[in-house]
Amino acid sequence: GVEAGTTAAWMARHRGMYERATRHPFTVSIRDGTVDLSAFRRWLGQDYMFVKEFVAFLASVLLKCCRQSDGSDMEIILSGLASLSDELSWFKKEAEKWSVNLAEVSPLKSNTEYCRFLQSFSEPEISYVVAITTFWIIETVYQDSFAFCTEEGNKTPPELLGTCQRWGSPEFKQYCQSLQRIADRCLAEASADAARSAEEAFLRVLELEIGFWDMSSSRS
Ligand code: HMH
Repeated sequence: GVEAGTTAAWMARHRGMYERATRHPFTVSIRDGTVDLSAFRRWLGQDYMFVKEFVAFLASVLLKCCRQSDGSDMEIILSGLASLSDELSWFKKEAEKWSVNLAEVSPLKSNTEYCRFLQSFSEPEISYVVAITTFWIIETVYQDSFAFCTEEGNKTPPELLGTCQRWGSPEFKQYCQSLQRIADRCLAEASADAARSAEEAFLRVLELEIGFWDMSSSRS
């Protein structure tokens, strides 16, 4: 149908938080062309570490999907997991371009905190609906943040456009919308308790994403 789902209602209800995550000074500075390149390099190294943890997270989402009644969402989750292989190669190539030595990167506090959150999903007690909703919002924050850097009027430095297009492309947006439809379908069938847990996870992701951008852009 065309009715707005639960996730759209959350985005409206928590619009302030959502905008702090998706219009953060760091990504806005990319769009403005004023980005500090040492901050970009810091983000690159930290996000590489994050994505490696994200692989394990996605594996746990996939497992919950398969263990669930019909496992009908398996293909979209599996395609997301498979595309992370290419993403890790992209990070390595990009790190070389920016002379970031990935072997020497150690996780900063906000990254460690975020990775610990991701790791908690390996617990079987965490339900599929909470996991799929978390997966959707994690991807959506990047999609929305980087699409803004490629939209009309951007002054994004040409050497950063590839990064922005990785998450800002129409294809990635469609992928996020597929995840959103899955999350909304699961939420429509979920208990009030499960839906409340999913909303808490949604807010926690926004908080962690803001912390991740703060960490990337801070000069310390
Ligand atoms: C911190 N959030 C963070 N890194 C990412 N690569 C994504 C979301 C999207 O996959």
